[in-house]
Amino acid sequence: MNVMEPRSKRGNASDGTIGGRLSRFDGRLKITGGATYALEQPVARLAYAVLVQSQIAAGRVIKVDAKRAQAAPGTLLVLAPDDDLGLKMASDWYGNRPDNQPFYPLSSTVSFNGQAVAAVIGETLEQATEAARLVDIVYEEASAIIDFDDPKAGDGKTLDALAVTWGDAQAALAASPVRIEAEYRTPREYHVTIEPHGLIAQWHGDKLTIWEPSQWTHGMARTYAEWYGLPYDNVRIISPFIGGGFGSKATAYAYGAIATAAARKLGRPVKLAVTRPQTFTAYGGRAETRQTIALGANADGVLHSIVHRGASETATYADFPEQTNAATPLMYAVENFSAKHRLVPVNTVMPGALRAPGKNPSAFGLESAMDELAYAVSIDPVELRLRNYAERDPQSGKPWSTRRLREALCEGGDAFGWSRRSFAPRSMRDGRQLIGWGVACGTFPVLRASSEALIRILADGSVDVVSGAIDMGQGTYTILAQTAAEVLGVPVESINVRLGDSSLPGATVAGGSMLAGAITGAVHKTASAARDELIELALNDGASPFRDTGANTLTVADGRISVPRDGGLSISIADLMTALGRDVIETRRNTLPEGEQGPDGHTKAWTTMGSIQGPTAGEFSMHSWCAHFVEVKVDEDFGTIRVSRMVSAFDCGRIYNPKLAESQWRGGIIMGISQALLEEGLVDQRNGRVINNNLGDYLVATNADIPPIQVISVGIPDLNASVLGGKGVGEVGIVGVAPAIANAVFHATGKRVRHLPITLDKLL
Ligand code: MCN
Ligand code: MOS
Repeated sequence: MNVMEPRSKRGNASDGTIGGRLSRFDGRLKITGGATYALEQPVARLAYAVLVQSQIAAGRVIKVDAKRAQAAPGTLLVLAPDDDLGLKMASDWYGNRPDNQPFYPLSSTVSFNGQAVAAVIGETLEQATEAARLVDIVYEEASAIIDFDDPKAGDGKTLDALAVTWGDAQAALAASPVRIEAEYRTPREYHVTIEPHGLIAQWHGDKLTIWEPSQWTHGMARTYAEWYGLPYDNVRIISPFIGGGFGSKATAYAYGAIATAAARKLGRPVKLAVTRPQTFTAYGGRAETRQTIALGANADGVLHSIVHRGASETATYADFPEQTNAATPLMYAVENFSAKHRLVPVNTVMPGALRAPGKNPSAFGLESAMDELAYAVSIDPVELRLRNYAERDPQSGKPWSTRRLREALCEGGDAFGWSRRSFAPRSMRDGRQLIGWGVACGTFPVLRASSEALIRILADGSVDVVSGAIDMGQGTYTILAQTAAEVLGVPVESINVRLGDSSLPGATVAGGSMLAGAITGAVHKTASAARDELIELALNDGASPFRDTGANTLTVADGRISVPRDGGLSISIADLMTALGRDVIETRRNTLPEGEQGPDGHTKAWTTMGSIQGPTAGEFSMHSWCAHFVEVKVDEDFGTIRVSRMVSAFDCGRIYNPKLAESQWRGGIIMGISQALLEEGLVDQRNGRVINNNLGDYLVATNADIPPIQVISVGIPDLNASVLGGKGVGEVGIVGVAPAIANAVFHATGKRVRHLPITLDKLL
């Protein structure tokens, strides 16, 4: 597969190295219909699976009457709860696996409304859909906890591992001359990727091929292999193009087990397309959170204490913490600190990771609270943040590898015109529009992982770059071509990148904003080895034209290999390959540490999260940083809120492709605007059903909601963070946007909204 655009569409070749502003190679294919998505894969003899989801929030399925469904035209198979599909539980993300436990993807125990309880497989989608409607299910209902404000939900449980403490926060708070305390809340939120979920599953004997959009082909292949007790290599996940994931496509879900099991039972390929409404419960979105933050400070705004207590909802059957204190211990210098997070089980699907999990709601609380403190002590909110600037990581005590948050605040503020802000709420207006200016900061950790790559230099001088890593729109194809082009000294036009297939070399998850750093590192290492091999052959092979030049070193640039002196021999790589009589020079390398080069090391690194290094694993504390500046206009009569202007400054280290990184930042910011003003999963209090489970009712920002957004990079290369000096880009953009908007709304109106989304009713 060649995902490259014609030369004419890509600007000049000098852009083709790291740091160049190339457009995404897959962009044209995606918008012209040239990209084949998983569910569009043409596969002969497809049968169609349709999920039946529970209509109660808690209880048991006591009877499934499939007679009517079975008699309907085209029905091939009905799967009911507790049918033994022969599956075993798979490992968790870290590779821990329960011993020999059966796995029932359809369970008679109902833990949430919308849980898959049956499935119908038919000759056509229409027939399966109709037959699914005819499955009669009898439930025994139990009392359910619909949301985490229900008194029955209780306080849940404290997660000790997430507690952070130093100094004596309660005493220091009590002794502080200025104290503020408030509760902040965020609702359930959903990924709503434009490409919904699903898969096509096909068996050949005990080999399983799956076309499924995936943020992590290797990790998901492992799960499927473990469910079926197959060797890892028997499962192949193919996912070259993905229409957005935002955290929701990194795991195999129950519907994947259902489709693959049905395909095995029927002996023919099965397609299962999760419908848009079903996506709201086929996997979890961002959990609802609440948090109380108390800040103790001097009259001059210097912090003495932070006391933070937060909670997030989780499922009754599994835990996923949306950690409200994920950002709190990192942002400001403070001598006394205490944070705890609780999990409250309710009858929901297990929540999941959604762009910047934890950091996002955490920053909403802390950065709103800092604005409240700024007003309590009458100090400009930017100035307050600078007064409390953390010169090293207050939690680990380690020095920052790089932290250009001061520069982000200063340069972002300058670009925005912050110095022209008048401090008092309701002091700026444009006719009937109240104007508010707000600021907030964000952060996301640098996670490091190993990956692997394969490079082929071909006879015509073109180069294949091959990895099982994925591109869901972030730009992986493009930055890998740039990395290989730079190292190999070939024009980016002659590079073909192939991704998105678990049978290709191993890669970490496109999650935690770590893929770009990991996989550019692997491609850089592999390309360097390929280049060395090419030069070695050119110098030493008997058939090489360079043998007679007496050169002991050669350079490679613009697709040519040359003796580095004026008038020295210079030939194209293609001509050298012909002279050498070689069809291909192939190199495969990984970035695993020495001690982990064996098969176990590979399995752990590519198929689990067990080898991932956190931000303080080494001597430094490593994170991306940002500062957002927002202008809102609030209509004084109607209370409507528009974001009219934004400037955001980022420290993400070195940027591999500024055009793509800027697009990532803007994408995150747009999701943040959406979160601040629109997004809110609404649950029917009678039965736990997600009411607004479609794109008509679950509101997300559209073009008309989005103002001009200026983004600025203030980063410098951070070589502790990654081989090329970049830090993560994909998630940090959303962090801090919602509080910046809430702070701007306070400045405009004098009204502090502490519960997202900031809808006009909350301004009354
Ligand atoms: N980049 C760069 N310079 C850097 C780091 C990154 O230019 N120093 C650019 C590159 O174009 C790279 C991209 O930013 O491809 C993202 O890199 P990185 O921050 O490493 O993130 P990942 O590749 O691991 O991608 C995952 C990340 C996450 S976790 C979510 S959630 C998210 C995101 O990316 N989901 C996305 N961005 C998304 N973008 C799109 N279009 N769709 C999604 O679902
Ligand atoms: Mo991103 S939520 O880590 O896939």
